[in-house]
Amino acid sequence: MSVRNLPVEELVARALEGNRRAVGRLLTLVERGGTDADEIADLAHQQARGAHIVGITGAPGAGKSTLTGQLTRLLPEMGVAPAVLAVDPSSPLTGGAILGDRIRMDNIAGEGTFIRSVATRGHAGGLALSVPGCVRVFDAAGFDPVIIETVGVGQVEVDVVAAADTTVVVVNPGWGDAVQANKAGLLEVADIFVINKADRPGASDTRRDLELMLDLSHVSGLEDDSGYRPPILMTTATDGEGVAAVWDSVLAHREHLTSSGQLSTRQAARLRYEITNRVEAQLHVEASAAIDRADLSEALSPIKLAAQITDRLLRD
Ligand SMILES: Nc1nc2c(ncn2[C@@H]2O[C@H](COP(=O)(O)OP(=O)(O)OP(=O)(O)O)[C@@H](O)[C@H]2O)c(=O)[nH]1
Ligand SMILES: [Mg+2]
Repeated sequence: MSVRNLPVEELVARALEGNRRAVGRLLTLVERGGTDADEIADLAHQQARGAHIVGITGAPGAGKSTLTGQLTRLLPEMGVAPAVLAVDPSSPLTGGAILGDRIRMDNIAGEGTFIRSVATRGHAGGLALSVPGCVRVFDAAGFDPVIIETVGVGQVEVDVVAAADTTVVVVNPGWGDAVQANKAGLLEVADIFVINKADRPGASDTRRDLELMLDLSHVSGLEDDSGYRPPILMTTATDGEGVAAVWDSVLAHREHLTSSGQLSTRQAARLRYEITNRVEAQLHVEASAAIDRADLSEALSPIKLAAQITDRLLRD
């Protein structure tokens, strides 16, 4: 039977029972946004099971999807059922080139996993709202871990993975790749580094660069108070080499979060991020409507007029 016309409560009920079509439909509605999306996110929140959220990020073409695809093969063999949310970098600048070389993860995913791409379509706000909503749906439906893949360019993309419980940063061998990652703000969000394409020359140079930068961050006091130092792993994702060790490191990081009490700190930060994005999105809508209603030809300066509109908006 089609799930298309089912009310959201019924869809959520079915998703909780493991109905994949219901999960797919819920994700579509969440991605679309609006009141259905909010209601779904809210219902899913009430059924939260606390899946571990893993963010995977890195430069375009670093091998994030290949690595993620390997994880979705490996994990079901261990009795783990992952879901993947691949955030599509549809920037008109880079989209074409990236998509041209893009691995279709659906082709390599193992059974029992759920893989979904979400398009950003240039709506930064939409991404910041839809990703947490989709993660909630996966979590309520019993998938654990929930893996989010985003390309590590753009503040929203980086913020989205930084809000994960464990953030994996993928870099490649070659001179300066670690430096690029540093520039993109990826070093400070990394809980685990993966040097993928270790079959290519320069992997040990990249490792040395990363170690050096981690040493420096220690000197400057950026290192985690609890003394956690992100491990640096090597993988050749195309043949699965080193991928099991990545998962071991995720588990070790989770253990660290739990024993140090940082898991709840991260969860609180993630909620704050979600709430902030929701409030901002709501205010943005209200503000646009208020500006549309205002008489912009009033003989006030733009500064005074803006202040007046804001005052009225906050009073109502
Ligand atoms: N030699 C080599 N090539 C790899 C490895 N991992 C991935 N690739 C290749 O690198 C290219 C990009 O891989 P993807 O997994 O699509 O990279 P991505 O980071 O997901 O790319 P975007 O999502 O587009 O940013 C593909 O042609 C892969 O086959 C590796 O370990 N070694
Ligand atoms: Mg990819």
